[in-house]
Amino acid sequence: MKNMPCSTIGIMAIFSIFTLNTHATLVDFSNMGTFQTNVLSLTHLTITGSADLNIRNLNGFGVIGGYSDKAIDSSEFVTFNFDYTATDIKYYVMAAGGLGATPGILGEAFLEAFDSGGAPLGVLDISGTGWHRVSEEFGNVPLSSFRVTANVDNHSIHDMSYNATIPEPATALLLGIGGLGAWFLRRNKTNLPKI
Ligand SMILES: [Ca+2]
Repeated sequence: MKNMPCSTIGIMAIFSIFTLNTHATLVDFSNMGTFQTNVLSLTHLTITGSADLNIRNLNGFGVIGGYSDKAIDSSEFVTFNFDYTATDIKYYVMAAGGLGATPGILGEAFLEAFDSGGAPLGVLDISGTGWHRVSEEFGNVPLSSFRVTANVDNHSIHDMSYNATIPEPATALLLGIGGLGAWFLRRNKTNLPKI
């Protein structure tokens, strides 16, 4: 360590002071107002769709186009990307079924999930209103993202919850790092060649 450059020691210190914390988050899409957007940025989560998202006060959200601008339907999809990973993910469907030519036969939607490294964990048929427990369906491993693709019918998402995993600095150690920085500054000053 004696001959190691200060920058290397600094990087080691930065890695050592981060701890993984979870942030329990509830999102109610029905009280955000009414607007359309191609990207919805939430707490440690970004949502995009096959077309613009249609956020509707009191009703949740759908995707513009297909049978209805109010729903995820036809072959529309919505992708939920977490900044890091998340656990205990679930979302609530208030209205489902009945828009397409084959209502309910194969389920209203397909659910895909991706692990912390982005590897696909499989595809499930899902249908019906109520809570869809994404994490439980995929073995409760941390997920980096998941996608809901409509299978013709209406699959309207009203709200969701998740525990986002966030690397955060440990404050007690930060104070120690501050002290370490001051020590390096003093040390380098002392070692400067005298002119
Ligand atoms: Ca639609």
